[in-house]
Amino acid sequence: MTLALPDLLTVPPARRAAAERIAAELRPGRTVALSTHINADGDGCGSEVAMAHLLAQRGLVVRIVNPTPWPSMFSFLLEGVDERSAAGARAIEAVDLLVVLDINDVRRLGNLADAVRALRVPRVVVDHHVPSDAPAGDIVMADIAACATAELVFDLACVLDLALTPAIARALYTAILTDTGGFRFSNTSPRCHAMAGQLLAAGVDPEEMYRRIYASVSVGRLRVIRDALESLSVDPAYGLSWVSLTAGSLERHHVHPEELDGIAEYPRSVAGTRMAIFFRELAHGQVKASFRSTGSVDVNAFARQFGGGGHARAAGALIQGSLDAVRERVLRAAREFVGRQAQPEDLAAKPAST
Ligand SMILES: [Mn+2]
Repeated sequence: MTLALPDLLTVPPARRAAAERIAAELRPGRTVALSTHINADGDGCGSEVAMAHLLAQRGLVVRIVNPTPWPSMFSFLLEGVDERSAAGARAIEAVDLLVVLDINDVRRLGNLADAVRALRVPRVVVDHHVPSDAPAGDIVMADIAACATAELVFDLACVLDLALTPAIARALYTAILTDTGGFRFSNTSPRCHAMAGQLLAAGVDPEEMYRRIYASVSVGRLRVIRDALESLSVDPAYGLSWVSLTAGSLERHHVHPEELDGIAEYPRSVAGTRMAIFFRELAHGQVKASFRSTGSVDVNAFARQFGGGGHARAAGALIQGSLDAVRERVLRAAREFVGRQAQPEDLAAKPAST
C-alpha cells in the first residue's frame, strides 16, 4: 500500500488571492520600500532580503528602510541589497509602493510610523501575527497559520512564478529557522519542513546557517545570559518562571538588543512552566516584557492587557514604569491570568467532592 501524501506546498486559496492583489501593484519600474518592526529579527530581515531580490527580478527598484539599524548578525544577507535604514523616514517619502513585513500594528514601525501613516501610495502588509486594529497597510496578505512571514513571501514567489535563487533561499531559511526556534516551536508545521526542503534543494547549506546564526555569538551575549540566569525566579504554584535584565547589563557587555533573541527560552525550559517572562529594562522608564507559553496559556491575550500582542505562544509588550514596579504588576496579573485557566490535569486530579 502506498501512502497518500498531501501536496504540502500548494498555496492555499486565500493566500493566492491576496498574492494576486499584491501582484497587481508590483509593476516593473516602480520604486518600493520594504520595512519591518523595530529591532528586526531573523524573520523580518530574511523576509525583507528575500522580497528585495524577488521584486528586483520582477523589475522593481527596491530599498530596505527599517526603524532601527540592521542587526549585524544578519549583515551576511545584505549582499546586493540597498539598505537605507540610517536615512530614516526620508527614505520612504518618494516611493511608489511600501511593503511592510512581519508587523500587525503600525506602531511597531517605531519612528517610521507617522511617515507610513502619511503615505499616499499603496501600502502592502505581509504578516503572520494575530491581526490588530491598526494595520500598517491596506493590501494585506496575512495568515497566522504561516510558520513565519517568510512562508508567505515564499508563497508570493510561487504565485508570481519567480526564481528561488540561492540568495533568496538563504534569506527565507534564516527567517523560518529563527522564527521556529531552530524547527522546535509549535509553528514547525509539515509545510514549514517541506519549505525548508525546497530551500535546501535551492542551495542552502544548513550547517553554515547554523554556524552563522547560532554559533557566532559575541561573548557579551553569553555574559548577558549569565546575568539573566542569575535573576531566574520560579513560582511553581502558578507555573511561572521569569528572568530580568537591567539596562546596565547590556551596556556593560556591549550587547545590542537584537542579540537577545532566545533568552526567554531559558525560563520557558524550566520543568512545570506554563508561562515564562523576560523583563528587559529600557532607557526612559520603560520595560519590554516578552511572554512565552508552553501551550496552555494564551500569551497574546495576556499581552493585550498591557497594550502588546503577538502570537498565542510568544508575545510581548512595552510597559511604562521601573523594572521593579513593572515586574510586580505583571506577575500579579500573570498569577491571576494563569490561575483562571485551570489545567485539565488539575481538574482530573481533584476528587469530585471538592
Ligand atoms: Mn515572524
